[in-house]
Order: sequence, then structure tokens, then C-alpha cells
Amino acid sequence: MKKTALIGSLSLLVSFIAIISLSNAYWGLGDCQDGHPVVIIRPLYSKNAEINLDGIASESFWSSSENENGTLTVPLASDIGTSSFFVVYLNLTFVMNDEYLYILCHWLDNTTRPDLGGNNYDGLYFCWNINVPNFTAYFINGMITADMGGGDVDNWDWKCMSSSPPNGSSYFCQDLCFGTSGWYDPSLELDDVKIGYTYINNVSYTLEIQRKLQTNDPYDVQFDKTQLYKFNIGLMNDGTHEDHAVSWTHALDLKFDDIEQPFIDGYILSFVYMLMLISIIIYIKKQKFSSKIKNL
Ligand SMILES: [Ca+2]
Ligand SMILES: [Ca+2]
Ligand SMILES: [Ca+2]
Repeated sequence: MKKTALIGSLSLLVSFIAIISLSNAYWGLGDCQDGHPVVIIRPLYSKNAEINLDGIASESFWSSSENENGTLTVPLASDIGTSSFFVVYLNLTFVMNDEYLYILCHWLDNTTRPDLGGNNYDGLYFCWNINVPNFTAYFINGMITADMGGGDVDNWDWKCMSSSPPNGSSYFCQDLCFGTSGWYDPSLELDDVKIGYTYINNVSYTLEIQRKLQTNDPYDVQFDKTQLYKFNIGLMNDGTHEDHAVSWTHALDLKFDDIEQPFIDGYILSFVYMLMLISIIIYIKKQKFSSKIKNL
């Protein structure tokens, strides 16, 4: 084998391994944080932001052109290989003022407000790290943090089913917390997370979330420091809690005087590897073609 062909083949092999590795880091196999760096989000600070919590994103700050670091699309997936496997893309926008954090969530769902009975529902939750040393989205033993070094996680849990308040309603969703060995009794804390939601029948949901930066509640994350606040998201579609799709780990950056953190999405890396692969194949084919011409 010629030297160039050997180099090409080796590069091909490395590319395949890299692609397989990236693929395995997604779709719920293992801790996806191993394959995806933490995504850093910096919310738009809008001192005079006032919200009408109606699930309609008519507030001008939601679409502000200055909010390029606080707007993103998050891919979520449930466990691959299961009958309930699905992928969903969640559009998120973060805005804050001196008192509140606001989050706009929008995603497609062709079975809105399901009437399936039991514990089947549509819904969205956020898990916010309070004090877990090795916080990730990989809860291999359920909602406990023992595997991550212990500590507590604030959980904001919104559900939608046929018995939920009607389209356009605003109310406090469940505000929970779990720790080293499991969930705390919900009665230990007040509900501090208010939502407004709308849906377009069998098309999409829009959720506006409002929470005070500080609640003085030990079972809530307190946005009272200039630091990164790690979180992940889960999304349910017509399933029970166990069937939900999850995001990899993200972090809200409240260090407003810090330098921008570089971030390379796993998809971009996959695309780069794919381009390398195609280039190598073309190169090898050209080499083979040239040797054939020479041998004529
Ligand atoms: Ca609104
Ligand atoms: Ca649904
Ligand atoms: Ca809580």
C-alpha cells in the first residue's frame, strides 16, 4: 500500500472512531457531559423588564437583538432503544432584571394537552444545581445526587394534561427539591416558580417562566452571586415521568464582567469530522484514478 493511501486509511479510521464517540455521547448513552461541554448562557439584563405572564411572547425583550447570548435551541432526547424514544428541540430565551429571572420556552408537540389518564402527560422541568459538587444530567439511579457527591437540586416542574388549567392560564407550578438520597417533602417549601402557558392545538407549547432571583428558601437555587448556575432540562411527551427527554448540562452565567466562554457544539464537531471523512474518500479515489491512468 502506498504511503498516502496508508495515511488516508488511518485518518479514515480515526474519523470513524471520533464520529462513533460523539454519537455515543448523545442519545442518552452514558453521561452526555463527557461528549458535550457545558453550554454557557448569559441572560439579557433588562432593568425595566416587566412581564405579562400569559404564555404569549409579546414582550419586546423576548426578541431583543441584544440577547444573542441568552437565546438558544436545546436538543433533548429520551433513552435510545426504548419504545418511548423521541427527540425534541426546545427554544429558550433568558432575560433578567434586578428582581426576577424570566425564561421563555417554546417547543413543538403534535399531541398537546393529552387525555391519556394515569400519570401520562406533557410537561417541562428544570433541575438547578444548588450545591452538588459534580452536577450533571446523568441520574443513573433516579433523582438522587449521591453519585455526584451529594447535595441538593432545585426542581421546577410543569405538567400539562386534560385536567390542567385552560390555555392561557398563569399559576405557580410545582417547586420541588431533591438531594443525596431522594426527594424532599414538597410541603417543606413554598411554590416560587410562576408560569404562563399557551398551546396551539397539536402544534406547539409556549411557556413563560418567572422566578425571583432570591427566595430565601433552602430548597431553591438562589441567584445571589456572580457565578455559573448549572442546570439541565427534561421534557415529557404523552409519557410518564420515566419517559422524558433530557438535555445535557447547561449553565447560566451571571458573571457579567467575565470573558466569553468558548463553546463548540457536538453537532459542529460531527459536521467537521464528516467533512474530513468526505475529503479523505475523495482524495483516496483520486489517488486510485491517477495510478490507473499511469498504468495504462
Ligand atoms: Ca407574555
Ligand atoms: Ca404531547
Ligand atoms: Ca425548590
